[in-house]
Amino acid sequence: MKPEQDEVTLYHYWRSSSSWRVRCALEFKKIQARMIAVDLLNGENEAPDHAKRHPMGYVPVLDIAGHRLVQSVAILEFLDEYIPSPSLYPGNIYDRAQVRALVEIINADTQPIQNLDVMERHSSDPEEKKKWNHYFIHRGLKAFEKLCSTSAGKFSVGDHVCASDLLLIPQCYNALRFEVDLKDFPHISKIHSLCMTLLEFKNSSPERFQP
Ligand SMILES: N[C@@H](CCC(=O)N[C@@H](CS)C(=O)NCC(=O)O)C(=O)O
Repeated sequence: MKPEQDEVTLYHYWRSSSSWRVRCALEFKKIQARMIAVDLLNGENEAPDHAKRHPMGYVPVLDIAGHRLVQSVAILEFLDEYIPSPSLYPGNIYDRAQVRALVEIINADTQPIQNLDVMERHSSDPEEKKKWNHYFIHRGLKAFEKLCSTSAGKFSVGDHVCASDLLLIPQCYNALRFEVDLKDFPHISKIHSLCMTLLEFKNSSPERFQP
């Protein structure tokens, strides 16, 4: 059963790729949520209110039906079980393993290296930060491209949108910000172009939430 609108609140930041993953899943599951912006650039995420919501002071945080959920991939899996159709994970167990492997290339091995706190510890020089992001995003997408070449149809695993696409597209947005050329990755380029024609990706995109 779908929750009432006032039971769902997403704490997010417009440019946060992890937030976009969840905004997009809410679109696919047709769940309307109250959106509350947490400004990462002015440190709102470190304020006591938000520290109570998330043990690491990160976004996204989803409040749903009286429960508080953190970690975007755990939230995606929850939403997929909560509202099974359309499914974001394929029925076949090998395909599901492939979706999860692609998810982890972004979730574990690429996105965390771009976090603001990581960046600050690496360097305060904007040019150096840009080089760092470019290098690690390129490296992550190269691995995604290689792995998804064994499973891609119209999307990264077969012909239906799945969780790995919800991780990929926000990462592509960051790639473009840091001048990584998606043409280096033919499967990713095709998937990116197709996803960006879909309402669920458009309605949840950063531009829609930019203050
Ligand atoms: N693994 C977490 C990552 C969350 C995360 O890294 N969020 C970033 C924005 S994309 C954040 O809140 N960063 C704050 C900071 O770097 O201080 C998830 O998937 O939810």
